[in-house]
Order: sequence, then C-alpha cells, then structure tokens
Amino acid sequence: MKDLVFSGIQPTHELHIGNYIAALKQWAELQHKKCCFFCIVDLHAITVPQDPKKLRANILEAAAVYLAAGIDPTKCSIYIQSEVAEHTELAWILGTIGKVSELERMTQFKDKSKKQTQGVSAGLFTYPILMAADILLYDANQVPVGEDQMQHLELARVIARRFNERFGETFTIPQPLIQKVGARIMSLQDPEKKMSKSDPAESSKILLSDKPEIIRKKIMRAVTDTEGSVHFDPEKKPAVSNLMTLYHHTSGLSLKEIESEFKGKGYGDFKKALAEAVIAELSPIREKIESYRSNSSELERILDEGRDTAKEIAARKMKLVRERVGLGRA
Ligand code: ATP
Ligand code: LTN
Repeated sequence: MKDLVFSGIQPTHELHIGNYIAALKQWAELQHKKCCFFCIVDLHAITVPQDPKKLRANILEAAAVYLAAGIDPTKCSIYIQSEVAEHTELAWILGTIGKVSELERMTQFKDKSKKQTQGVSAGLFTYPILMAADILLYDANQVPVGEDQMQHLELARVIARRFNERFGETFTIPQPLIQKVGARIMSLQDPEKKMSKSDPAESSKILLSDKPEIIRKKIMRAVTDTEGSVHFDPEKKPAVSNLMTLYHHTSGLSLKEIESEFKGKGYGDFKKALAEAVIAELSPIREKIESYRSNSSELERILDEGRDTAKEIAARKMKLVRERVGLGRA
C-alpha cells in the first residue's frame, strides 16, 4: 500500500518559522514521494473563541501560505476541514471510544485551558478526538507534525487500536513523522518555551511574513548565554542550540559544520550569518504569499478540488464505519 500522509494547521494567527520547519517544509518534501492530504483545520480553530470575519480571512490566508511554501496542488490535496462533514461525524463516534481520563492527560488542553478567560469549551477538551478523526478517516499512516503534537498522535493510535479490537480491522495505525533536529523550535526570548503563534511577544517568533530588516532585528535581539561559543548542547545551551537548529534548517549545514564554521568567533558573527540564511529561505515565501493572496479565484479552485478528492475517500470510509458500529440502516 502507498504511504498516505495527513497533516493540518489551524488557521489562527500568522505562521512562524517553527510551523515552517516542523510542518510545511516536511510537507513540501513528502508530496513528491507520497499521497498527501494537507488540511486547514478551521474546526480546531474554533475550540477557542475566534472572530468569524477574521477566521474566514485566515482560512484563505493559510491556503496562500501553503502554496507559497511550495505545497503543490497538482501533487497533493489541500482543503478545508469543515467542508468535509465526515470529519465531525467520525469525531462524534470516536468520542465514544476515547476516554475522559485520556483527554484529561493532554498537556495542550491543560496549557490552553489556563489561558481561557470566558470558561473552557467542551470542544477544547475533545480537540484530540477530532484530530484522531482527521487522520483515521483517510487511513493516513504518516503524520508530519512538531513534537508538541506527539501526545495527540499517540491518543489517535490508542483510539484506532481500540476501535479495531472492538469492531474489527477498520483503521490504519498512524505514525508520527518528526524532524530529527527542530521538532520543537523554542521562543527567541525564552528557550524554555516553545515558539508559539499565539505568543503576543512579537520578538519571540520569526513570522513567514517578516521583512528582512525585522528578521535581522529579532535575531540580533534573541537571547543567548554568557559562554560565547557556538556549540550544540540543548541541555546546557538551549538558546544557542535553538539558533543553531534554525541555521541548520535554513543553510543546509550539519550541526558539526556549523560548530566548525564559527569556531573562535562570537555570537555576533553567528547571528549575522543566521539572519541572512533565514532571510534567504523565507523571503521568496513572503513574496509568493502576496501573489497567491491576490489570486483568489485560483485559491477557490484549488480548495474545491481538494475538498472533492477528500470527500470521496471520507464518504467511503464513513460508510464502512457506520456499518461496523451498527448505525442507521443497511
Ligand atoms: P498555538 O500557539 O496557537 O498553539 P502553534 O504555533 O502551536 O499555535 P499550530 O497550528 O498548533 O501552531 O501548529 C501547526 C504545526 O506546527 C503543528 O505540526 C505543530 O506541531 C507545529 N509547531 C507549532 N509550534 C512549533 C514549534 N515551536 N516547533 C516546531 N513545530 C511547531
Ligand atoms: N492539532 C494540530 C493541528 C491538526 C493536525 C490534525 C495535525 C489538526 N488535525 C491532523 C496533524 C494531523 C496542531 O498543530 N495544533
């Protein structure tokens, strides 16, 4: 069986270099070798309050960003989660398979619920069930994500196994695809915290839309340590190791090569080179986002096509699931 890849990003806030390295960059490589579905997960976005107008705008923006990052709609399907209703139908059914005690362990839920000022929605709690439905609906066996999503993916595996045991072989057990280096890009201001879209501190993250002078400023201001040597050691030198990870992904050099390039040099030289490498990687994407954004009829066509392909597979799978569970009529 050909490998099937599924992944998604929430259309909230602007994407940063962590999303790019862990998700988009991996996706662009995978599409040449595998059958890929890349989803804009708007139903996940509404698990925390969203402004409806902004959400709609962000959905199209996310599609423009996917394309600008090199995701090619002739090689894979790009579509919007809420336009394939089978995702929510399967999520309901899988919600009867997953356990409350399992959901209570999810660290993303614990972190995000602390930030909710208007009370915590039931949707935020069952978020990982919907994510399991996204993946299992397509029998995806490979799921490229950042490390923060590993716990959700593990739960999707548990749910798939439990369903298969109870109702007979129905779902493929998915595997995570995680970058060896850079599965967790840290904040430029606090190397103990992951770089996060929703972090209000602009200087903590490099956005795909940042202009060169902003990228230079953010990198020159990034925290380091007092040792002054460019050496990879995430335990003892988390800030510098994080910057080295960014350099590794944007220059193509190995960590060892980076260490020897900057042997005997200070952080100033290293940061200057890093800024130029990041600019060279992200500038073409920023420029392309502009042009895709302005071609809305092309975006609509791509999203329609992606939806139709996804819908066909999803409908077939749901028919089998209803049958296995004993829902409705034959
Ligand atoms: P939020 O701050 O709203 O939680 P986010 O920055 O985590 O957003 P998501 O839309 O949740 O962004 O994630 C999209 C993809 O990017 C996922 O695969 C996720 O694992 C990955 N990702 C997010 N942040 C990082 C990071 N700091 N390092 C590596 N990967 C990341
Ligand atoms: N929860 C993920 C987004 C997401 C996803 C998925 C990723 C929703 N469904 C299915 C991979 C596969 C996040 O990045 N916050």
